Amino acid sequence: MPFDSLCSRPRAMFRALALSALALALGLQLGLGGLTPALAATPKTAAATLPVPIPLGNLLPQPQMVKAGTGQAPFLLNAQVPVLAPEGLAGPAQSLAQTLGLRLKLAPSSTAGAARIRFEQDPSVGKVAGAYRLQIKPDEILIQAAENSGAFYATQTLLQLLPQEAKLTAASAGFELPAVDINDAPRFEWRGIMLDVARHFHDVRRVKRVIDNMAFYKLNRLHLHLSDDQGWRLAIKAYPKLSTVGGRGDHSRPDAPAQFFSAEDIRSIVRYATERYIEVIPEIDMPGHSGAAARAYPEFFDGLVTFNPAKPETYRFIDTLLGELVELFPGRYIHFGGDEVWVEKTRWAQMPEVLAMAQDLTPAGQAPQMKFVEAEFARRMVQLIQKHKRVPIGWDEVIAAGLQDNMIVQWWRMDHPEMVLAALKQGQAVILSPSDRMYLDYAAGLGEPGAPWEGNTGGPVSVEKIVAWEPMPVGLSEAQQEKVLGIEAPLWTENVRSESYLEFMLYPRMAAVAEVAWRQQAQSEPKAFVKRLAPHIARWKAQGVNVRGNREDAHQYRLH
Ligand code: TNX
Repeated sequence: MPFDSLCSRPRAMFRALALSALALALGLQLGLGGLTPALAATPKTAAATLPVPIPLGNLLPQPQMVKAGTGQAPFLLNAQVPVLAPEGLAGPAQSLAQTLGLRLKLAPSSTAGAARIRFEQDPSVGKVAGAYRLQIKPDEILIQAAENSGAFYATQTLLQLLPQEAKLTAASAGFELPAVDINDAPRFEWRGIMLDVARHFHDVRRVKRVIDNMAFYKLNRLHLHLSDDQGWRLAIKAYPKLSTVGGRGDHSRPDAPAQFFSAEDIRSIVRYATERYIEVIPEIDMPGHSGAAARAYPEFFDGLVTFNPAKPETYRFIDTLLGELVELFPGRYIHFGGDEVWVEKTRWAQMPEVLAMAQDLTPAGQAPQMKFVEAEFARRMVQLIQKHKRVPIGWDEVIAAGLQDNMIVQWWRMDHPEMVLAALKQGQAVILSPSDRMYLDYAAGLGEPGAPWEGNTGGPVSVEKIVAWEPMPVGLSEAQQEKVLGIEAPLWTENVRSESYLEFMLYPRMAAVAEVAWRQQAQSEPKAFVKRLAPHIARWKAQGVNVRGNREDAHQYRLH
């Protein structure tokens, strides 16, 4: 039973109202990191509904360099301020103008005039994708970046400094923004969140809310776990039963009506994510964890939940499926799973054709071993995905099974740290998702609800534990370090059914994940980080999000 079926009625709205005032006060007091409240954006006239801007000292992820313009007058942002941008940065400029309700002037012939927000394309701003410079001066907000994603991140920093929903109207007095010079760039190119929509389905609206939050914290990879034993969540034209039959049921209700994304849903998610510089990575988990597909098309399976790896039709089925997948997901990557095949729990050893395959693949003189079959299946997935011109990603078990191929390895088994080195030695790039630091299905605090899984031995995955992590494994050469693409935090949803519980598990830990992915090599002091989080939590609460503020918030999951 998911934990969220145990909770008392959501009280998010009530709490949001009661706490937003208090939270703002707290945010201003606790979260300043040494700066004075004057350095937060302040409304010209105090509104009745309290805004929750983030003070300069509390920006998350923390920018590389923040130089407050002490003594300089603030910038007054009101509805008269235009957004000026070159064509090359039209995307982020337009979305900022839209969010704030400002006029956009593309490719203006002159940049002179009254106060303005100005975008400038500048190849010298950082060598890394996502780098930007944001200067707030008395008469201008200047955003410089070499490319769109950097300009976009500058706008997200700016939005953090503003009250939420700071849509300006001609009538509103506007907001004062503190003078500052921010130079910033990410450490890792892969800053990811994984959402499991298979165990419990989470619809387009929920996924878009997650994307909004990812963008706000400069995360840029959304990995969707689209299939598992409990459900198949994607309509496939060539194999309609995958969604109509495989989409039925979920982890709590095996008889639930089919729930899945249509092609239009996926297009809408991908478009939404792309506008926010987030790449969506689809995962079809194979050959294990495939019970839902097995219910729909048993002819390609072992009678249980694992593909029949010895049948040529199996590969034709997957090839066709991949053909549709690449139509739906224009991104560079396809994740084929490969985790927890547990060959001894499959029927492979009882299937003569699989036994023969194992015999063929096992070095002469040894008894046939199924791990060679597992590796061969993974190798064929890599080949098929490459044929479809995508980069394959698999969980680290595929390396353990002996795969030697060109792919990205996602490491999760914290008790097998040697897998990272093994992958790098074979020349593969890696994404780090060790379960004791990155698994958001685990409890956030002692005694709180969370997945009781095997790997969860090191205590709760708290905000403190996440930010105390230096992800780069020790002892790597510089070339190997280059192949560590970044980090990704999975939210598995066996226990996560409702949106309020989804929010409770994601927030504020998502901000801690972003901090580790963005900050330069170092650990963050956990207590200081928790202080810096305070206004962010206040902001989430003011938005009615069921963020975990502290231990007390877990009480809603107690049985009454
Ligand atoms: C292991 S991590 C799994 C998932 C579970 C998760 C629960 C991974 C690749 N496989 O199927 O949901 O543990 O923590």
